[in-house]
Amino acid sequence: MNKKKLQETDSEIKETLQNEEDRQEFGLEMIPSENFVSKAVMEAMGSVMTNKYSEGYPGKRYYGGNEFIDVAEKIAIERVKKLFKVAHVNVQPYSGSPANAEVYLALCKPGDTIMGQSLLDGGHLTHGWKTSFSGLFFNSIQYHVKADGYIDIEEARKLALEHKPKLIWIGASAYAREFPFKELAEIADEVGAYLVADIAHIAGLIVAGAHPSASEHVHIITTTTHKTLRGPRGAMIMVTEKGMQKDPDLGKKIDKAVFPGFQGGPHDHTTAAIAVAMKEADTPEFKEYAHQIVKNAKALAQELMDNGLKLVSGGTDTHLILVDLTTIQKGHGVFVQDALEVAGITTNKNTIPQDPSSPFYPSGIRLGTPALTTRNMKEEEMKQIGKWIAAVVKETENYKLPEEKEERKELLKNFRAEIKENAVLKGLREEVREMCKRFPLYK
Ligand code: DSN
Repeated sequence: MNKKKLQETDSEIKETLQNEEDRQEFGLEMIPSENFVSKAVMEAMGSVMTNKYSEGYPGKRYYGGNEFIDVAEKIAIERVKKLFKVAHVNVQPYSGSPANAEVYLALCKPGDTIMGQSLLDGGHLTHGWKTSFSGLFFNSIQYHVKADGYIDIEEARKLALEHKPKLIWIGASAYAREFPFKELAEIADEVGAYLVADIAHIAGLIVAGAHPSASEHVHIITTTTHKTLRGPRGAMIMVTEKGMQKDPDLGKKIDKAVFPGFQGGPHDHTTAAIAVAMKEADTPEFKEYAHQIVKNAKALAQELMDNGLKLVSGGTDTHLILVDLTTIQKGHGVFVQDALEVAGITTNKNTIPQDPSSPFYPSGIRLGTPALTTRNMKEEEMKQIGKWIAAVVKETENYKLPEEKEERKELLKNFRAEIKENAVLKGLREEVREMCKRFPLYK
């Protein structure tokens, strides 16, 4: 048995881990779906639980030796039930997309009609987008947001009445406003559809009361555990009381879809870490944290607008901000993402509703505050960061995206070489580093 430390066995990977730790420690992480876990969650992830196979569920396993795996899984389930006020929980899905696939498997047959928010309007791939299994295997109907950036509830109602979907999704990856769970529930109930809330982005806000809960309105809830919830990379599926009333077998159907329907052995180290994260989420400190995420996002949004940037829907109710860069040019997101990275600010280019460009060259940039808030940054820092982001955007304004694909490649190559040497961005990189030192992460 090799008892040596990584440093001794694989210095190449050890060094890469160190580099990634430094990148996280000394940069501003502003991708809204990312966060930093506690040392305790990390400890559970890097534990002996990774060694085990445990197909099945607590008390009903296909392998021996699961006494302590059962303990961890039962604790995780009970903590989730309490936090989200739901009737049934499965903590085994490997991640968000598998969890959503498992919901389809539990409720639908190939070819059934399903409905979700369009990817281009902030929705998720697995909610019926045409290049995803969900759009390929099901008859997918997509609703959109209105010109003001808010979900078009009237369109959703009209489409639901016309197409009678079996399953309706509510939830998104690039939507800055409160989700209208109640309104979508009325539509789903009217047409007899299952309503599933994918709360991956806002789960942490919900448990803290910083966003209304989905539990009383929907039948099923899916979520990843690593975004605002600040747990390990993983996911879970919950069945609400309302779901159990619609179909008392819903819990069993979900469990069967997860295993043996879709997955093999659960990742028990993740289960243990989910349990740890749920204990952390059930504290006054976490509640304060989640409310601060929203306060920070609002302060950042205001500062960006004060500095001339346009936001989809004109602001935010959550942890997320979507900047509309068509005021500069269509497809400008790629320039801003890369320039921000040179300044030490990590974000992602993103489509905006009615994007005049394409998903690879989208016209927006998506920002979020969960990770910065974990570092204890507050409104004052958000205002400073908002000014920095606006200054970076200014540095990109003279670059124009050519229509021709080949010309694009060439221009982006030159752009990337030039921004690396840009004095303003290099200066900002140092200021970012200094700010990060004042808010240490793991150091
Ligand atoms: N990849 C996630 C996000 O960034 O929002 C969604 O699955």
